[in-house]
Amino acid sequence: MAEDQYPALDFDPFSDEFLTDPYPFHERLREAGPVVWLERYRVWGMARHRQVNAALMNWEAFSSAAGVGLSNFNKEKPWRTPSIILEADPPLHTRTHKILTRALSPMSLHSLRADFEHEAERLVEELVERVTFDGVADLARAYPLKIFPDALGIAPEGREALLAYGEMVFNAFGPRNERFERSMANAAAVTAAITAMCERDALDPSGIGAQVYRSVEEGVISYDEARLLVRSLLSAGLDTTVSAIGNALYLLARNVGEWRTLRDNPQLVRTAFDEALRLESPVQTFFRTTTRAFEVEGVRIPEGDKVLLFYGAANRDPRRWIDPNRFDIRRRGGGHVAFGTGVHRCVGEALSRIEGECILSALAARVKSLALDGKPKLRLNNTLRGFETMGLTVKT
Ligand code: OVM
Repeated sequence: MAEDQYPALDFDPFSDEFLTDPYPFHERLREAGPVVWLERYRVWGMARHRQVNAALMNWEAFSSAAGVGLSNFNKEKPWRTPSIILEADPPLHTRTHKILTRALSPMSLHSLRADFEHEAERLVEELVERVTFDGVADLARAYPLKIFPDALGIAPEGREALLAYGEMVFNAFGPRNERFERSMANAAAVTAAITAMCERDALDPSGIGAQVYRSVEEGVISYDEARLLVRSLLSAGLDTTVSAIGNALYLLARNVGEWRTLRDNPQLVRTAFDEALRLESPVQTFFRTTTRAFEVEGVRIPEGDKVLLFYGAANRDPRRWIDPNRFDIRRRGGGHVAFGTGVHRCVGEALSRIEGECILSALAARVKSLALDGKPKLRLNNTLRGFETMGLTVKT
């Protein structure tokens, strides 16, 4: 391609049509070239695994500090105080990342596993007795909504605000479309509830939230910063795992052979969950902003432009995976970008894996067959891919 020539596409990655079935659009994005111009939002897009991965690894050229949504914080006022981990670059990011990495380390999570297992087994037992249930409301949503706030040390009352807040946060990374506006209908009350939950005195001293505040005593961060880091946990940790578990249930119910393989080989829960994350990635997109002109395969992206990274498309790139659309729980899933990569790679990964693996293990131990009742309904969100309802029937 001659210099300053690049493919321009006019579709809207945040439209109902795109979000309902993104995969044909992803293919067109990948095939159009390593980098494309998205006319509608006047941003660049990358959908191939190599380029998405490279951009995520290069925080110096692909900054998060102007926000990882469409809105450019250098030009527009952010809808909320920016996150000091997600929407930050080193050196600020390095300091805050260390704190959450420690609070969520396999060491700190170790003591939670027994409770997580027990709750998964209890819930699955209850659903097995019911035979027919909603895989989203009764399992994919019910489970994280119980154990995650418990682990953080959040009071039992008012937890519904967590889901409403997550909905706002993840829609806010997209354009100010109808979907965003609808999720903001109750914004003042929801934000007030979340803000109250983040205060040190509202958190159980034995939880992960209180652990974040230990860094204040150690002089590493201020009280306000600790509050914002707890807000990050509440923002990022619930809707993502709800989607992940729902999407895994969907794929296992749709792929009878894979379900049988998992039942017969329960040690495959880790790769099964990982493969579900690859194939139906909860976080579909995040933006970066260039800090300097950057050339991608002969296309020059100017400084200060937004670049939309299609994680879900990268995770199905045939240049990277054999038979990319196939759900194969024995696949060595390593290398997908569902958790991101580079310095911003998900800090909650270990926690989310415990949640996913506990549910899949409990099901594999107890359920012989898992079937969808009719067509599950998606819950469209500007960033997250997941279901609203999913009728399931289980046999033991
Ligand atoms: C945060 C935040 C919010 C949403 C997602 C996320 C995937 C982080 O507030 O830091 O990471």
